[in-house]
Amino acid sequence: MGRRNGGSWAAWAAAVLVHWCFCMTAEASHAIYESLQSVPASVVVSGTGFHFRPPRHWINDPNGPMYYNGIYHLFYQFNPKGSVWGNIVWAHSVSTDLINWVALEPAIYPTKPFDIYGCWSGSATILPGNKPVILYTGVVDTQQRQVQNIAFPKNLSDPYLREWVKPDYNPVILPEEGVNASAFRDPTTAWRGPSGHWKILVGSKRNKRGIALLYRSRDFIHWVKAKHSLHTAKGTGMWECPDFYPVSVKGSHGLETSFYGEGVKHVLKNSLDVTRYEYYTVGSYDHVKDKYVPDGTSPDDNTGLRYDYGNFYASKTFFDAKKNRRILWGWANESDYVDDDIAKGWAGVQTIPRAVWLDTSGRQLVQWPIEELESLRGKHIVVTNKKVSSSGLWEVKGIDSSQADVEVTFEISGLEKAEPFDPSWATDAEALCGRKRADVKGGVGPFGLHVLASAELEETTAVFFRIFKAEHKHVVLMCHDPTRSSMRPKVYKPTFAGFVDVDIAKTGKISLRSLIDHSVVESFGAGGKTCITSRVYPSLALGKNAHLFVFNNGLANVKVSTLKAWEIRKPLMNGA
Ligand SMILES: *[C@@H]1O[C@H](CO)[C@@H](O)[C@H](O)[C@H]1NC(C)=O
Ligand SMILES: *[C@@H]1O[C@H](CO)[C@@H](O)[C@H](O)[C@H]1NC(C)=O
Ligand SMILES: *[C@H]1O[C@@H](CO)[C@H](O)[C@@H](O)[C@@H]1NC(C)=O
Repeated sequence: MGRRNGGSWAAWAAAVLVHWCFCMTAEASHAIYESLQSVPASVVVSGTGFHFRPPRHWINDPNGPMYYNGIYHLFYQFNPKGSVWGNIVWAHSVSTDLINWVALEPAIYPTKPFDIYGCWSGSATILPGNKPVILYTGVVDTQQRQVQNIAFPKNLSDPYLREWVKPDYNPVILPEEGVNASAFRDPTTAWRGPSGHWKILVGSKRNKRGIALLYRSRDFIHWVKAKHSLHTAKGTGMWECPDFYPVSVKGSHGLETSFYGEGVKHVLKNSLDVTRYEYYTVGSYDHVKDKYVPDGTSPDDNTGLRYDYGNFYASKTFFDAKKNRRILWGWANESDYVDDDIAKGWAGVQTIPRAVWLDTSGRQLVQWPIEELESLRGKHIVVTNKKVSSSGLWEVKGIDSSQADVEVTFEISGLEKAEPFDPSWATDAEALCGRKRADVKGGVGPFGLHVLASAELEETTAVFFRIFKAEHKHVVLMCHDPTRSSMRPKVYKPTFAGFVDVDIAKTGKISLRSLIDHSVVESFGAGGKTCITSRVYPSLALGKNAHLFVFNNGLANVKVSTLKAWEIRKPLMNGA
């Protein structure tokens, strides 16, 4: 895009933007409670132990995660004035281990015509010469029309990069003709092609088609829209927070975002504004033609693969040069009532950072909580070789399981009793889990854990597997069933589920890890092949009254070959 001269930015932008004004009313991505947007927290009720959040107020998307000169940075969408979405700025925290966090002053906040109605999501890129830069979405008017802006650290010698400068030549990208200005946001981390051009994606839509617009730049300041989008998919609606990066075909190490060569696949993830879920594809990227073609091993639509089949949105990865891995952050929103959020003074957490890599099958990704989390493990217990017979239930005693890390491996005694699998279930694990919940008896399974459970199981969040017999193979379903997680009326308690791509007839066993943190349950099935996060709000199973059980509600016996459970200490968490 050429530089502009003369005239105020506002007048110029108005002239450009008027082109697409079909009197759009911006879609509410977040419920809008205007009268509550600036109601500060009066009392702050502590709620979580080791999940990332500030002490008070609303948070959403993780933004611009990066590693720079020995420090990890996480920025995030934040309302400095209240516990509902609104007044959005880029809050900023720093860490040396991704576990203990110190909050700094917000890094980017509305001050200029190019972001006066909001500083929305974006990404960081480390330029040659070790210079970090941020691209973010600025909102320019009440119709929420969007532009992309750039910001630089004010002082590269400040180890925490506290202050960021937004040059006056912003915005660096405007929605040109044919792009819906109210659906134009969330620039990715840039990657560099063989011609030396930098490239980024910006999320958009046309009618119901989700679009990842592609932009190129030589100098990172002047950006030109490519004729072709990197990718689109019909029927998926607005694509938010696109993420595009290389993964190694072999091994679990991560690759720098510009890495290209033999033995590399690419991943494209988008967050779907309409369904509030995400999906990704694994595919091939040609960096000369700038073409991305999904492998076709998973659907390229709403039913596609997800990082997490639960409460997990607006995710973003970054390459961690310190440990040579790619790390994924996602936002798990509050799922109780707005009144509760205002009363407790905060809303939203980021999930535990996860290392992410390509599975040996090449068909999907695998995720695992970063190893640094283990530094918080305290008192623990171990159970080995313990049978869980049909309708069996036993309690895991000896630790406070309201803030815990549990790893368990189940051995299956046989698959003869597996329930038949109806092929029509294959595209909707969640609906299947909704019908076959933890208390619905099965053949092989449901078996798993009751977490955040009250002593008499009036309250429980069930985390479990259920195995079916399909025509030529067995199908493993992993499920979170929080339908009994809270005695409180009318709390949002959706069941969440995904299938697990394992050959259970061959392995005869399956592992489960659950991170339990008062109102957050993050589970990793089969070593991180299928992940599910839930927010739950027990009223009895609080603190020392939270119990942990192993259960089996199937006909076939199963055995716990090992179960390890640790209490998790509270890290430094932004003063929360
Ligand atoms: C542009 O996007 C906005 C926000 O999603 C939507 O309300 C509007 O209908 C879209 N306009 C057109 C012309 O598609
Ligand atoms: C930049 O940061 C360094 C380290 O904190 C500090 O010593 C220096 O005074 C800062 N420079 C300016 C111009 O603020
Ligand atoms: C999180 O909150 C629940 C309950 O209010 C909504 O149903 C979800 O749509 C919402 N998730 C996101 C990503 O906004």
